Amino acid sequence: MTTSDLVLLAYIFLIVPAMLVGFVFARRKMFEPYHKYTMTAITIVNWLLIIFVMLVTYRRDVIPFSPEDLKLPGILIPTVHLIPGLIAQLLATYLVIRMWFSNVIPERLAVSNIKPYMRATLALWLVTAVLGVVTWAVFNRGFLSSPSAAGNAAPNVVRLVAGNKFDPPDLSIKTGTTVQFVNADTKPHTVNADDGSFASGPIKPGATYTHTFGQPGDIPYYCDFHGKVGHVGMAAVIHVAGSPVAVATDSPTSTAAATSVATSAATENAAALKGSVFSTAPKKLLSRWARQFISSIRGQPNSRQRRTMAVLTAIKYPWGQALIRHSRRLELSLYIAPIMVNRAAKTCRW
Ligand SMILES: [Cu+2]
Repeated sequence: MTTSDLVLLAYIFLIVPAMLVGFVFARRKMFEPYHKYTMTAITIVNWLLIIFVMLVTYRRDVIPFSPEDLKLPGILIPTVHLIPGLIAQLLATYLVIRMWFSNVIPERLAVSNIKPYMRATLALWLVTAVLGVVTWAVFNRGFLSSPSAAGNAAPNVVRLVAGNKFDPPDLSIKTGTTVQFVNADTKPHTVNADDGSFASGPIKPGATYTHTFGQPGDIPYYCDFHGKVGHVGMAAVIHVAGSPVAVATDSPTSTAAATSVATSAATENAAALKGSVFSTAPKKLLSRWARQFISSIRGQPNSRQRRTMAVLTAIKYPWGQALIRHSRRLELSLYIAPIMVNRAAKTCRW
């Protein structure tokens, strides 16, 4: 039972039913305290799960590959889940704040008829819940992964599968054997030896990386995105038996797809630079905004921030540079704001 399994069960058996109960309370005009407390609890629990579970996974598994690999199910589905989810959650947060601070909110910020907003929140929450189940299935059950790669169980083949696992986790071969690592998942993975003797770079779904093992011994390896040296997370081992065999200089053969990912994603900066410095054709404004937004939560300055930095450096304006650097930390505070509001509400006994 992984964390994501627990989150799924919590939504199916607790949170979504609570949303429906909250809706019934509202229909029966049982606002104070039933509807108010139900909705507040759901909204807070949602924020906690979003910040500490979903955002963590999204940052690790999706953001490094978007928007370049947006067509992969493992990148697309969670992004599609995020959009209604974030809108619903912001709406819900507004409604909750309104319920607790109805006397304090200035007239112009309070919408007169609140019913459509309440209904929209519930509808978006339910849509998000369904997309959440799909996201869980894609991430943990190999849903929407390419069937050809998924059904392959040939000898000397290690499959990179959903749930961030190597299958089999433990493979025994003879020296001189070439092992094929096939990505049968919906998102990119890597194959890196613990001792650094080989590193595949990102392997896209459906792509293959091969490595020939010349020296006997146990070769532990891991995925650079989901594991670590020392059999942590997404990691496995290959047992190589026999006498040493001369192997051609380690020039890992990979499919065209894998090579192109390796070059495009090898340096994270490349993606950010591509959008600004090296762009020749004018790109659609929306996609540029998306890129800038993504690079800003990635923790790298976007092109606008980089240009400003260059100007500030040129005119020797150090505190201006510091301001730009901290502006990305300010963006982070957007995630923390709802927690602070809740704490304030509790302290002041509203
Ligand atoms: Cu991985």
